Parts: sequence; C-alpha cells; structure tokens
Amino acid sequence: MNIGIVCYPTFGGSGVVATELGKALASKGHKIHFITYQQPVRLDIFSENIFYHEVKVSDYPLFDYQPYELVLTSKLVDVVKFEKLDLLHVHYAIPHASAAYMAQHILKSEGINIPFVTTLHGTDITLVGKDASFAPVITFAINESNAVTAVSDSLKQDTLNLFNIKRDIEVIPNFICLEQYNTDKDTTELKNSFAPDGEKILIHVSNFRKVKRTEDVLRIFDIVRKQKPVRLLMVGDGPERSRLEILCRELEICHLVKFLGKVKDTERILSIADVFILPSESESFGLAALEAMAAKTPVISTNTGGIPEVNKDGVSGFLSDVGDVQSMAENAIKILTNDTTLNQFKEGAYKQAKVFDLHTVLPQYEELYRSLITKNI
Ligand code: GMT
Repeated sequence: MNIGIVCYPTFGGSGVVATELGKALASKGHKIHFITYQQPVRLDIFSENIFYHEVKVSDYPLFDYQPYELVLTSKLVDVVKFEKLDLLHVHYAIPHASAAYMAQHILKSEGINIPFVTTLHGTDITLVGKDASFAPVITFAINESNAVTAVSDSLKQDTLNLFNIKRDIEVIPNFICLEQYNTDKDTTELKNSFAPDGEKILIHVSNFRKVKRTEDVLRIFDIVRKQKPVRLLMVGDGPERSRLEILCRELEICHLVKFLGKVKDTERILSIADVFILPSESESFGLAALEAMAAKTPVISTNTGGIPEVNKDGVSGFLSDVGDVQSMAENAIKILTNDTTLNQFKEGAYKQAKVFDLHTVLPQYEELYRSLITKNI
C-alpha cells in the first residue's frame, strides 16, 4: 500500500507512535510518505520505502497567525496526486483530521477518491478538544473520517462522552518494538556514571507539561531517598522545567537529580533505570510507561485514563490516585525492597509490555487500511 502519514514531528507520544508505525509498515514493504512541517524526531532511518514531504509555512506579513491547516491541506492534495497515495492516516485530530477532510473533498472534485483514517491520541480530545471553540470542527472531522481509531478504551469512552459522535471508534492500542529493547549491551559504565555508589535509579520521561505533574515526581523521589539510596533522572524538557529546578533546591535534592534534556533514543537510558515514575493528571495511554516496561523498568503511576490498561497493579508496577505522592513513594520503596522483588517486577513489566508487541498491533492497522481501500470510497 502507498500511505500518507500526517503527525506532529515533535517528541510527543502521538508523533512517536506515527513515526514508529510508518517505519514498521515500510519494513513490511509498504510505501510510507510522512507529511509534516519538520522531519519527525524518531525518523532516524531512511529506507527506499520512506519518503518525507515538508509542509512549508510562509511568513507572509499580513498574517499574524499562519494558516497551517490550509498549507497542510494543499500539501496533502499535491502529495496524494503526484505520489498516487491509496490512503491518508492522520495522527492527532487537531488540525490534521479537518485538513484531511478538506483535501479529500478537493481531490474528489478532481475525480480522485482517497479514504482517511484519524487516530485520536489523547490531548486532542481530553485537553484541547474540550475547549468549546474547537468542538464543532473536531466533532465534524471525527464523524466524517472514513475510520477513527483511539489508542485506548478509556480514550474511546472520553471521546464518546465529550463529543456528539455518530460513528464507530475502533480501539487499536499503542505498540512497542521489543527488538529495540532486547540489547545485551553492558550498561555498567552508563549506570555508574549516574549512580557511582550503586544507588538504584528512578526515572521520569515526559515533555514537562502541567498535565504530567512533574512536581510530584520530585516529591515522590524526596520521600524515597530518605529510605533508600537512589538517584533521579529527569528526561525531557518543557514549560515546568524551571519550576522543577527551584523545587529541587527547596527540597535540597539537587545533588541527586540530573536533568538530561530531550533524549532521542530513550531505550538506552531506560536500560539503566530501576523504577519509572508517571504521576500524570490525565493520560490516554502512557506510551512512556510502555517504553519503560519494554526496558524491564517497573512503573509507579496514577490510575487515570488509559494507564490501567497498560500498567498492571502489582505486576508491572503499581497504580495510585492522582496526587497521592505518599502512596506512589511507598510503592516505589516496595519495589526496591530487595533485588528479588525488584527482579520480579522487572520481569512482570516486560511480560506486560509483550501484550503491546508491534507484531500483534501492526496487522490491525494493515487490516483497517485494506478494508478502506477495497471499499473504494
Ligand atoms: O502526552 C503528551 O504530552 C503528548 C501526547 C501527544 O499527543 O503527543 O500524548 C498523548 O498521546 C500518546 C500516544 O498515543 C499517549 O501515550 C499519551 O498518553 C497521550 N497524552 C495524554 O493523554 C496526556
């Protein structure tokens, strides 16, 4: 199949899922065209089946805000026509689904029929989507997509509760390419560089937005470090970063906490971690938790949104109520009781990650694409 993928090219989970999906499809022989404003951060390999089409937004002085959606629409029309695409798959509803809808109708007026799939990822529905000013467009674009998928049951339910949806939404969960994590590389040197006295390593990976409750990560760590020799790695960057640095000083933990900034190949850093902390306010799935589990790192998380579909309480980690830092700290301490317990949780985390193996999930997308293409919409 010849497929166009639209996504945000940034470090966010939706862009990561879209990119990994495209790479996996390309390795199965499909031709994949990424159409976005920047090369996606995880698009590190190029093969004969992967193409990248940049959406260029000009800075015409009349516009205070550049009309990205229109430029994207025009690019979609152009790429579909000249690359003879069979299908468009847009990740994150805003504004990708409405741009795809517009492109589809422009193409139809020229006698070209192309279906499009919209995958809902989370904040497009729960945060941004809830804003009343977006609601009519999102509702329309979801209802008019040729197929809609959500990355968890919880997100499907949120979408049905928040919008007036008159169509099916199929749940296709996020996935993980376990082969990327199955490396037998010696991690001693890397581990020693962050934990020179054999301390256990706690880790958090996110884009440091409010919804991630990153302050809770530091508060959890502050409780744990009073009972266990531990270090904390903060991976990622975002609006909360400076507030976190101040809190580190207040809690007098700066010497135990390292901010690593944005990291592309998180699997390497996750391979030295002992406990992953995800105290999010809301999370449609929690891809970061799944990536940690694939690296055999148990997860301490909240029980919000789709997280309980990913992290199994008492098996791959533990679940607590949002904001209950005491419970999350106690759970981390439980996992770190001794090496036997820690290893049990590491194995539990890996076993649970296997449920989301790429090889199980990928055929679900292929099947969906095939059914839409053969319908000849
Ligand atoms: O969580 C973010 O900050 C990024 C956001 C995105 O769209 O890039 O992530 C959402 O999509 C991910 C991939 O499907 C999910 O794993 C995340 O749980 C979801 N984030 C939220 O719901 C807050």
